[in-house]
Amino acid sequence: MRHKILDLLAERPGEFISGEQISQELNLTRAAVWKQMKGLKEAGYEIEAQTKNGYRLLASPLALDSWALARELETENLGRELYFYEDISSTNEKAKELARQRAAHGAVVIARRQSAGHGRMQRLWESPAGGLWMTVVLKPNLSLAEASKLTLVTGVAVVDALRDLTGLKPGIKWPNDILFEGKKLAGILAEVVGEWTTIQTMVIGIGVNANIERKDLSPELPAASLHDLLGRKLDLNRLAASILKYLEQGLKEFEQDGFAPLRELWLERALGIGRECAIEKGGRVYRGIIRGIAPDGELLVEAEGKEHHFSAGEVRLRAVNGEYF
Ligand code: BT5
Repeated sequence: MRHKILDLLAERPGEFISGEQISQELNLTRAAVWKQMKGLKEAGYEIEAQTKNGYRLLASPLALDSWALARELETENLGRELYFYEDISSTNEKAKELARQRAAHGAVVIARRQSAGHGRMQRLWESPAGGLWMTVVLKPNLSLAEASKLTLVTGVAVVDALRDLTGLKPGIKWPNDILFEGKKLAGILAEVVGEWTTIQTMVIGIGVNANIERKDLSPELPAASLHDLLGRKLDLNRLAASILKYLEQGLKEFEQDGFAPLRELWLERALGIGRECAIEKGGRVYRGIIRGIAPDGELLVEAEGKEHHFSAGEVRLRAVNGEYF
């Protein structure tokens, strides 16, 4: 019902629609209409009410909202099937469960809060209310080896959406961290549903420290929040829609033309190229200069005159001076 009322209000933007008309069209009592309006205002919708003219919609909420998000979408598939939760353990876990059952290509799971959000190797991902915590189910038309590069493709999409909406220019620390001035603003976690040998489905989790304050995260994390950087709240629905738009574009390009053009886009947004780094792999630490990524997405590091390749699953990357890039 809420969505029907919003559809009516949005049909003629800026114009009033009478309570009488709403109650007739939706077969509601006037009291029920009033109650719905109250609920919408509580959810963050700005609705002007005038006794003579009725109601008009002035603004949608900045907080996540399924109707507002659906209106912002510019995609063909991504986000068209939407699973929305107040609280959830992890959107990635939910997306994997839904992908095994019924979720279609492009389905999105989104939550206001996660109690057990995770990063790679089951590391905890702190996810208080106000952040953007979402996971996209993808059934891409890609080979197994190509699908593993979707983390990189997603990194490009997140950076581009953040640049569009905030004017900030964050970069990507290989493979999956989105940083601004050495602090992590967002992380990406791609996981395969089922066995690697039979992969047809992946879930891509995206976490952005958007409308949370830095002090809502543990002090020891090298993390940043958009709210503190911008001094204002962002429209989370627009942010989600923009990431999904860029991700859909990137995926289409990848399916049609292969990884090479996306590798270029990734390199343009990458941090730390040409800089000295330390790489931990299986208890050993390698030092060298970051040279970029190989055509297969592996990190290229030059050490002692030789080029070494590292794959994302196996290593930790640090700048040598202890910084995070
Ligand atoms: C990542 O892992 O960066 C991937 C994070 C993916 C989170 C999304 S949210 C939606 C979806 N549902 C999930 O359950 N996950 C995805 P990794 O590179 O392993 O980094 C994890 C490390 O980042 C932790 O060990 C902390 O040091 C740090 N960290 C934790 N929470 C953070 C936050 N909110 N902001 C910045 N850093 C954080």
